[in-house]
Amino acid sequence: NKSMKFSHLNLFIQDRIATLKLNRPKALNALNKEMIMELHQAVEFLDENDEVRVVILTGEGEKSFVAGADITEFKDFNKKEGRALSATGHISLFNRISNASKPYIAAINGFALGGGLELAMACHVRIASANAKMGLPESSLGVIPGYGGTQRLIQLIGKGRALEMMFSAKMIDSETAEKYGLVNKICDPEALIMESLKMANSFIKNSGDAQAAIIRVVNSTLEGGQGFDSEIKEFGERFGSAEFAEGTKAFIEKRKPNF
Ligand code: DAK
Repeated sequence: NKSMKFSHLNLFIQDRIATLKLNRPKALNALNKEMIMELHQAVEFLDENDEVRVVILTGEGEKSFVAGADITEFKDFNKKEGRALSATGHISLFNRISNASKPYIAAINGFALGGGLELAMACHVRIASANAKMGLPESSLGVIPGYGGTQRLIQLIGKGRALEMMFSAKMIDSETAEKYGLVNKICDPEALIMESLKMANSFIKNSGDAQAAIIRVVNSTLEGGQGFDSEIKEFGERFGSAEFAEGTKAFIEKRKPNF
């Protein structure tokens, strides 16, 4: 067993599973700069630690995972600061988790709003307690999601539902989130950590090297906005291929293609 303490974060490692718990319950675990920095440090540490195979990310208490970015902190930003902070957040934390060398399970123990839902979506899979509420309310504050939320939400639940959530700024409950595919599973609040450990143990049975490679490959098309460019390039490539020539020839000759 090993545990490490940060000022707004607890890290506990047991049986190759690390549990990272956000601990600023008075502000419903709203993400401030210090927490983002501490999370970055913890993620770097966990990535290098070969003893750890899976990470569970959760919030202290039964009320909130993370109720968003700390509104008191970002309300006075100017355009330059906003852009710089978004880029730093993407690189130092959100993409860092999503490109980690081991699976991250978000155990959503209550509100996951704005930056909090973005944090949960940066993890590889999500389990929510039945009382959890999720949303991207940024447009109600006159901003947009700035930590990858616009991209990760459409990947997880599709464009139509994602746009409705972002336009309405409304929260959805955990049942709706499960129906949408935003969370993999829901459970009673008191079973959340146990269910997360169960899932973590089901991952540990399999190759960690293979899982690291799976993360790299899955992310290679999902991240960096390369999807459309890649589609155009790959579409073009088909035109020089023998199979494309055969497929179109067969259609014109009214026969089955011979691939
Ligand atoms: N920031 C700061 N404090 C927060 C907070 C937040 N996001 N959420 C809650 N708190 C604080 C409350 O102010 C309150 O503090 P005290 O008044 O006790 O000092 C305490 O937590 C308890 O909250 P409530 O009293 O409001 O609790 P309720 O049960 O009544 O309501 C609630 C729970 C979750 C519905 C409510 O607290 C709420 O609406 N919270 C705000 C949710 C929200 O809009 N979150 C922000 C989403 S926008 C950026 C990148 C990304 C973003 C921003 C910038 N850059 C790159 C610059 C992301 C933006 C967002 O996350």
